[in-house]
Amino acid sequence: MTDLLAARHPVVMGILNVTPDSFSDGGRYDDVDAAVAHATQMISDGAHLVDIGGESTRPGSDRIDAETELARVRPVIRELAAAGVPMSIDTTRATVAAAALEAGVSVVNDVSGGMADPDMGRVVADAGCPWVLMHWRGHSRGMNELAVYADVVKEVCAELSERADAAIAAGVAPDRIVLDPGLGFAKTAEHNWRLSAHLDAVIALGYPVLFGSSRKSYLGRLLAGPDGTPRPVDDRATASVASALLAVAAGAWGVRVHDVRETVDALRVWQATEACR
Ligand code: PMM
Repeated sequence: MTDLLAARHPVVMGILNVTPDSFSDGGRYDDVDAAVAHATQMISDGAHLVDIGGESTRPGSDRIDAETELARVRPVIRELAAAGVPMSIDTTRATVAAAALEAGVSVVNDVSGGMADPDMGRVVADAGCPWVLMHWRGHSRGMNELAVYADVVKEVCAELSERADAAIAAGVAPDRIVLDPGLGFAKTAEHNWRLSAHLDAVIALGYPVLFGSSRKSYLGRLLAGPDGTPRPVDDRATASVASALLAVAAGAWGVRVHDVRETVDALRVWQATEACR
């Protein structure tokens, strides 16, 4: 990941939720063999790393305890580490992050941007690993009520900047920090679109930016049928790829995606075009 942070190419993070209830792939990879096979497939499809999560962050979901979270992810991490697969751990808990780092992940992806657990900064600083700080205002159960902004772009940038400063104050090197606007987390569809349109403001904060719109519900709503029914999660790949491509073209460092092969194809078209500028 040291190389990935300096990468000139867009970084593709493949999503692996080892949960029974995540909104898109929940229940599909809660068996170790299925999870390992899917991660391996994502790497051969061109993902640079696999993001492993053991706790669903879907709006309204209840928390699970740290032991359950770790019991879901650790066997998968161990097997993938043995196979040399680069991984991040998607967790807000310092104990889970520490155990995952010990088991072989090399990046911490914290959707709370360090806010959920005061010990996370120390764990990341001690490990010297990259830390993805996502914009967040509260746990999933109550986050929809927190989607109140006068100017979403300005406020998300200011809050992300505070999170980066707090990480540095905790001893994390500035060049280990990645920021993420956190689409869908305490955000309405309108907020997600505004952040997508003004991603340059997040990028201007001076850190690599990760963008995660893959299969999210605002895309399903955009593609709703005539009766207003949102497009099902499994049929949002094209919209997700378009969104990822726009983010990369705007200067995002990386994208967090379910549909790795399709995204990598689109990014290769973009790269081939860019190479001729
Ligand atoms: N979204 C989800 C989970 N983890 N991490 C980052 N850095 N950025 C995101 O946008 C993000 C995340 C929720 O989506 P999922 O259920 O498909 O994992």
